[in-house]
Amino acid sequence: MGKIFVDACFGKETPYTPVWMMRQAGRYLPEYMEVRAEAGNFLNLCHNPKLACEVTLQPIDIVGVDAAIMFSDILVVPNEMGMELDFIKGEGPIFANPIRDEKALDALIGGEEAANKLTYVYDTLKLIRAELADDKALIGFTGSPWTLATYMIEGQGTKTYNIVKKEIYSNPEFMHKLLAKVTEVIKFYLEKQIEAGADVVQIFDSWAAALEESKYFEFSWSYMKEIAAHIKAKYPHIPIIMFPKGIPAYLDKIDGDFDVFGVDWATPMAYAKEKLGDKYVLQGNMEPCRLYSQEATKECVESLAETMKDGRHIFNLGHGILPDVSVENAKYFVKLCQEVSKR
Ligand code: 1CP
Repeated sequence: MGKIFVDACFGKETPYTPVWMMRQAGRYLPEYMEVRAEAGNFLNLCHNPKLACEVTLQPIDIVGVDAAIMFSDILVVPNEMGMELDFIKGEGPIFANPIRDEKALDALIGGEEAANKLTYVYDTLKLIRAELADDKALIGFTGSPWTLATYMIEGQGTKTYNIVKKEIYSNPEFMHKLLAKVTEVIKFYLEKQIEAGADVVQIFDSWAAALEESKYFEFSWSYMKEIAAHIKAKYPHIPIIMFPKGIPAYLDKIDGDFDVFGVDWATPMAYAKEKLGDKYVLQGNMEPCRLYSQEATKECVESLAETMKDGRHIFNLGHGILPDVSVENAKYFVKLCQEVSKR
């Protein structure tokens, strides 16, 4: 399934370099807004496999990417561990009762029991795999334990990370206990996604840049590596993509048993290639705002194709697509990537 994309993830030769766009659904597609309105709200959409399947397939049909990323959100995991979650318009996700002490941590549902509550995700994946063309890959995903734990402790998005960092420096045992609990759930969660039809899995570490180097490797990367090693041991044929956002200065220390490293837009691709290109396939990394201009898009795609002309690359944006990007420009990006890499 999705052979070109999967082969590219393993660094095998492919007829062209595949392309997908990080976070494809969302407000840039009018068709998505229609389905979201039908669902009532964002979480209802995640909970409804039929509609979640529909919005997953929209960008495949409309913009022609080589892989579909299942429609869901990273925060369904803490939600099913027992935390009440709301997505507030204009404000983003909110957990009503953030985890602030051992008692709340111990009350969280853990392990396979929590993973078993995410049946709507597995049902969505099964529906997508049945409808998705054979030559397109299906990407499952999770947030990293650290990124999920920031939301679980802070209760919402944060600019300073002061509440979660207070735990890192003053109560590291508490932090490790929470991270270990989330890690166990994620291992089962990814296994079940693979069993339900995911061809590739990606771990998003969106808040990697919040941590200084030694703390990053202790509180985030070590858990991501543990998850990757667990999945690799059971499913060696499934490529794993790691995407820690915003840590170019730490690339020398990146290691582990995974296949693809997602390069964010602020890290020059030539620099990432020098540091990691021998060990991992690189994914990325156009600055998403370039999609506002076809000229700016072309300049970047040509430059990426030149830098990565030896292959071992997957075209992608260097972070999520923005809601006010024109569909026409998104299509232009995908077509151009596929063209330049066939030259
Ligand atoms: O309809 C809407 O307005 C909701 C917007 C939206 C969408 C489309 C949210 C709320 N989540 C999603 C889907 C989503 N989220 C996907 C599915 C792929 C797709 O877009 O089709 C994925 C992979 C995610 C992952 C995600 N959610 C991340 C990691 C990736 C990244 O962008 O760094 C994070 C940090 C989230 C949390 C989240 N969910 C939604 C919002 C607005 C946020 C970010 C809030 C914040 O900045 O704190």
